[in-house]
Amino acid sequence: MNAGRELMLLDAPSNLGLRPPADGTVPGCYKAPGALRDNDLLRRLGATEAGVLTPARYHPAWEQGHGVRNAAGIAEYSRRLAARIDRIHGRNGFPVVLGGDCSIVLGAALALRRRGRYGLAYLDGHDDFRHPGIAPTAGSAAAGECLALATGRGAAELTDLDGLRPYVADSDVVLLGAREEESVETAAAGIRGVPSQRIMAAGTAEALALATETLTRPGLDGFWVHVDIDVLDPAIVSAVDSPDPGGLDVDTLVALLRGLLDLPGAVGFELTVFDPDLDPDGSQAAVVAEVIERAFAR
Ligand SMILES: [Mn+2]
Repeated sequence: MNAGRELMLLDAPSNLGLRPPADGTVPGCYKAPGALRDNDLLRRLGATEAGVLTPARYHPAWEQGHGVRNAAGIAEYSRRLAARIDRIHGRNGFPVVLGGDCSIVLGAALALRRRGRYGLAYLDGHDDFRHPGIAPTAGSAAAGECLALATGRGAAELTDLDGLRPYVADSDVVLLGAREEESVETAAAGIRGVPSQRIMAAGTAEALALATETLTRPGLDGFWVHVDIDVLDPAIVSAVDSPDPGGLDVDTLVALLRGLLDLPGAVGFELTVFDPDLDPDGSQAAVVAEVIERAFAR
């Protein structure tokens, strides 16, 4: 992250990429920016206010074979989010984007693809790589598909916005903290990463070395940092759509993020999937706010 770059806090409360958590309900991750701001995140980051990008209505209905759930809303949101991120970059700011679900990465990836060739540090408990080539239920929830979508796999209405497929090349992605069993298909596709179990057993050095090699090599104009908070172990944060054991602890995630944000070329950060509906006493929101504050504190 370029020293002196102004952090700009932007809320992206889109839940359009998840399936309904129960009949008659909508995914609660749209409340995450509010819960984090209630922990005084704007002030703790020393960030400038960049506002809120409000999504379209959530439509729960989906049928296999009928495209991606909420595809039109996600496509429209991605274009508007790309424009907002681009405006922050135009002011030489560093966007800190509070999701929302993982599908917001499409807006960031589109913004960067319009500018040049950018990489993606994808920190997530899952590889979010479901796509029609390998999964018959692809389309049910774009949040579980968005690394596939960002790298050009899946429905053209999301993979080919502005005719720019793919937004990110496979070679320019590093997947960090996905559970071992969750990174088989990305590895088979040639997307490199280090799984959570190996990071917890051996430390962050291998992950940061791979990130440095992948994201700072000549030819890349920079990279984006995506964090699905389910990269943490559910013993620490369980208020997520798909908690899976074997995740990172807080100090390890903070060390990874600090290492990534110190690399030359980091141009933005997003936090996704935290669901305040599953955190009634607010204790987990406090942990997430602490992670973000420590990641950026210098
Ligand atoms: Mn995810």
